[in-house]
Amino acid sequence: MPETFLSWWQFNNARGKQPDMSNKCPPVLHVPAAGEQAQRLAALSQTFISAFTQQPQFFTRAPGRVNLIGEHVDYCGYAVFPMAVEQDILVAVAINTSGRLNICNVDANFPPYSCDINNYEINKERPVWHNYILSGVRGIQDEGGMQQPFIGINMAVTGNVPPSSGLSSSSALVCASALGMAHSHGLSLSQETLAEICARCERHVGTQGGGMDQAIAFLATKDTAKLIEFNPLQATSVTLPPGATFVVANCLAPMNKAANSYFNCRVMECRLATQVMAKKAGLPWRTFQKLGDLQRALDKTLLQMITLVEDSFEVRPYSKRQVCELLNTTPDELNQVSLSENTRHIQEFKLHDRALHVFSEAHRVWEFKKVCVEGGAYALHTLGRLMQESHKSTQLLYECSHPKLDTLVELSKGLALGARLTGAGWGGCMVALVEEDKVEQYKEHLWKSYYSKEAAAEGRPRNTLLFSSPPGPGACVFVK
Ligand code: ADP
Ligand code: NG1
Ligand code: MG
Repeated sequence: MPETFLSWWQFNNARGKQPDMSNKCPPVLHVPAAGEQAQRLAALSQTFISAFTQQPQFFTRAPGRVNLIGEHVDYCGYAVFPMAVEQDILVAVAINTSGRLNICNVDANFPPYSCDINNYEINKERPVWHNYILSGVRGIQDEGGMQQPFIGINMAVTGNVPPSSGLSSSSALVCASALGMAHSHGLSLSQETLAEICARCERHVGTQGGGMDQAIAFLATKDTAKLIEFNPLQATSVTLPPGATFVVANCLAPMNKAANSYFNCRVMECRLATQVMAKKAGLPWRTFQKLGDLQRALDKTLLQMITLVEDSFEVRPYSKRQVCELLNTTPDELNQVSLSENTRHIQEFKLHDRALHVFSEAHRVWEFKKVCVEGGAYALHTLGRLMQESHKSTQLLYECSHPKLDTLVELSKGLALGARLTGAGWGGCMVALVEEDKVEQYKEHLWKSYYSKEAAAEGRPRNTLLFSSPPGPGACVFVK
């Protein structure tokens, strides 16, 4: 029987994967003596000392990531395939005796903030940067097994993950802050526990994300990408075929996910598709949230789920009233059971297209991993094709691309083996698979054909907009 027809469970187990679960805590390393990281930490220390008139006691670091394939499937319970990039968020930390959480940033665009560490609100309505820090701190307060009252903390931040660009600057900030809170209170939490706490607590900013970004931030290891599975969280190192370089290109249209309901709308469309299909199958629909859980309950393969989507839905959008009719419920109950606060106003849901994207993308992730493991003469070309298909699916079925991203993907054809948007989309970055000996030529081509025409690129160093990063390590603590 071909692998693709095995059930979800058989399929996973048949791969004989050996997840590298360590239950290790994030490493505590010495502050590097020289290099760019050392300079950034020195500048961060200066900002900290000026703001708080004390020395930082330690630093935390959490990386951004590039997702190679598996977009908008983590919150449906499906595996993803990211690697950590070199760019990161660094946080300088020291406890204080004032009982306050004081926050500042090296970058003056992010204003300082202060609150009572034992009594603060996270206002989802306002997409402010300090919400990510408050969320990380709140995660440890709620789930780290600590007792009130909490000791006051001073934190200073610096980051070079391009914000709002799909490389997960938000989760790097949440994870570095949570690690700072945990370490300052002497808590030894494993990388897995921290990843799970941070996946939950980042939702305080208002986005209903999966757990990919926080998982790779803590579980990344140098030189390998990771296949990340959820429930239970497992990260498996996967060596990429030789000769492959992943190039990241920023389309220069930022997209702040907490500032609107685009992201949550997709999460809710997937939830509604799950619930409608569960109802049709005679299952208690109110208890189903994720397409992956429905697949498990129905014991079907991903390809069978694709057929089920075709049988269950028309391609057209469904009005809220029609969804209520299918579920035999009222708009009030739908608001309570299925929708987040910032999606209750939405009147139309594309159930067919969103579910079709998720099942086909989840399938591509396993195909991608299989090609990496098995190799072969056409491995790189197959990976490129899967990335190309993934982009089409996010563009046409999930409608989360951006014309500028599509332009970059189009310009990549010929020199790259495949290219796709990475992260949530609606702007931000794309990732392209390029043969090693073509990387410089490819970058030059994008520089001339895209960036030279973009006003927003003027004066910005090329390597901040267009770069290849070897897979980097996960979060750590630095001490002097
Ligand atoms: P991303 O795709 O980068 O994760 P998000 O929209 O999820 O994008 O999060 C971006 C937000 O994260 C920014 O609007 C800002 O509030 C916060 N952020 C990112 N980098 C920094 C930084 N260096 N300093 C302060 N806040 C940051
Ligand atoms: P970005 O674009 O980095 O904020 C978001 C989600 C991920 C995942 C991707 C799409 C959060 C914190 N991150 O990433 O969980 O769903 O989009 O694959 O919500
Ligand atoms: Mg984010």
